[in-house]
Amino acid sequence: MTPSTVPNSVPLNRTQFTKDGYLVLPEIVPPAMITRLRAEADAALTGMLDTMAHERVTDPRLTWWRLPSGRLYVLKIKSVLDLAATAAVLAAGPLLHQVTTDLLGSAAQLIDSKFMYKQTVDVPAAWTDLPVLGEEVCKHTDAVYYRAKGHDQVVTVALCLDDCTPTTGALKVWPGTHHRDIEMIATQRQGPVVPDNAAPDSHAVALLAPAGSMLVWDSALVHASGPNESGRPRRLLVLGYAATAAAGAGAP
Ligand SMILES: O=C(O)CCC(=O)C(=O)O
Repeated sequence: MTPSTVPNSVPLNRTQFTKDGYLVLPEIVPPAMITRLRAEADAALTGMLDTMAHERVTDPRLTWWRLPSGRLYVLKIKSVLDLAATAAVLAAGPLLHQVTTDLLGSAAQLIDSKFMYKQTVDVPAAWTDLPVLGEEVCKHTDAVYYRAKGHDQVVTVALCLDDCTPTTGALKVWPGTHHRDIEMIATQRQGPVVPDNAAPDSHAVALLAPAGSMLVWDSALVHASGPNESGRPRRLLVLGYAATAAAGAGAP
């Protein structure tokens, strides 16, 4: 049953998370809050695009490009909690603290926030020279990125603001890959990607979930997403939580 308020805690299958590297928590966040979060995500994007059109400078928080069709495509805004009050409250609240602390095994610290959009936009942008890329988010892990920032263990939580279906570019994961050393190949435009032989397409699991659900994964898990063919945004609020060092760790 869909909740009317955000619960303070949810049961977690830690054995499955340890084995597979991910969990899907269906319909945890009530529709009224999802409506507010969608409005915040849209306002953040519209405000940023308006300012950019006026100043003719791309905001470094925005990742966008042109599709081969010539249309402008927005992947994400990172960081977002100063732009989205409801998201900030949820990110710092008891539910996310319980989920991430239980899965990390030590007190969790919020280190990352972004809105993923996977949507086209129609704004004047002749002032900027954008690369032309496809919609796909290539196979990757985020562990190397977080390790470089000093975080060895990170759990990512993605709250679905829209239904994640096969045609909206649902997240795909490769179960168990967080246990392996995964080869990453540098690319010019899309960061380091995981080659197909390390994560074959036939091993992928699509995380299909209605709006209000949470997808939780170990940042070392290989993941990706395909094109959003729905003609509508496929918005996620994505939050990264790192394990805090055990008391006394790192002391001289
Ligand atoms: O939003 C997506 O489809 C991909 C998200 C992702 O790869 C990430 O947050 O690392």
